Amino acid sequence: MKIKRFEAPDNITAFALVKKELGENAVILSTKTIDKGTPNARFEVIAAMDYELETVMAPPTETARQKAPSIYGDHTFCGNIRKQKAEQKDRGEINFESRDLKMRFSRMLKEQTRKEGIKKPVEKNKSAGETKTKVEKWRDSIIEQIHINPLKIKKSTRPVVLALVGPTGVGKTTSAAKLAAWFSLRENCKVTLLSMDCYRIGATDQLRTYARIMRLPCEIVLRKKDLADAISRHQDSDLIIIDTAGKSPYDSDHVAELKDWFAPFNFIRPYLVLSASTKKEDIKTIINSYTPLDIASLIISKVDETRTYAAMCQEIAASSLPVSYLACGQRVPEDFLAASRPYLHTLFKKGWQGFAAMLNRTELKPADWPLTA
Ligand SMILES: Nc1nc2c(ncn2[C@@H]2O[C@H](COP(=O)(O)OP(=O)(O)O)[C@@H](O)[C@H]2O)c(=O)[nH]1
Ligand SMILES: [Mg+2]
Repeated sequence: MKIKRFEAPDNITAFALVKKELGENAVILSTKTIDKGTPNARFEVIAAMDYELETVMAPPTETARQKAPSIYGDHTFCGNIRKQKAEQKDRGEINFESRDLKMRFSRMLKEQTRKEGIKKPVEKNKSAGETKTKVEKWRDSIIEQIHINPLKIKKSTRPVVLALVGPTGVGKTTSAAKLAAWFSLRENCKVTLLSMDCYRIGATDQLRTYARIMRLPCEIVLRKKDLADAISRHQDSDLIIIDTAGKSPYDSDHVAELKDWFAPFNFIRPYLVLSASTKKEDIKTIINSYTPLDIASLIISKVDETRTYAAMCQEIAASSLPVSYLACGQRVPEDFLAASRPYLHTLFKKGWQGFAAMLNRTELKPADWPLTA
């Protein structure tokens, strides 16, 4: 079989050239864009007919001519045929044995080159639009299934007691500090911090430092009895936040131990901190492994550390657990948001860039956050 190679600034022109040169029965073997994204970008079509290989190029654009004078000489409309043929063969670019491929491209050629065929891209767009609508509907239904439940504190006689639980390094301590700032500085609540994280050297220092900056009470809880004492000592608080040690979600002893610690206090609300960058399967595992604690709500941390949110949204929706907060950076207290459906929807639909743009439009950061000192 003999083949011909066509180059043009765009696909419509390239297919028109094919049709003009070879007629409607030509078989398109391959198409590709050469130098994509550059001013020299060209559309290449290789079509099969009973001809010797030669390159047929449409007149170049002005920019392409300036950029590549050696390619676009005055008499190079047909190029150096033999050289290109040899090069293409060397690169193994021409593979035209597949009958199926030939038939498919032949059909494509006919569609592309008939005059009214210009409608084709419109039809293509229309079906892309339909698919998009379906995808959008699917996204909407996922987001609709997610319960949103930021914490509301009614200053009453008894404090609300939260315990932040979750795997190591997901941002429990950072989120505890952000939550403490949120309620003490924004909502004017009386907040106490308790740390149960005695596994890591310096873990309690981290929370203590935040507490010191915010001038909040902070106690270290080493034994079950300490927890009971600390809670009863701070009954005048509106909110007590317990920071816990993280362990692997596969460590069932850890969850059992936490359950045992919290058992006497049915008012403790365990908030599971989940990193948004966790893999889909791991999100499932983590949620399942913390289920014995009767998780009250989720804090999604590290929203800034990923650019894909579909798995997270799907798994959260499937879990039926409400989402209370989104943490989207390391800065305490700024990078913390009360969860909302529009936030999740934007993350899911428009990704991080859309979300960041949304945040820039929203007045989320009070100018007087005092923790940066
Ligand atoms: N990028 C980013 N980093 C975070 C976020 N939350 C916490 N971190 C960082 O993650 C690391 C572990 O956080 P930490 O609160 O100690 O995790 P813990 O082990 O669960 O208590 C620290 O370097 C934090 O600054 C977040 O929302 N985004
Ligand atoms: Mg910690």
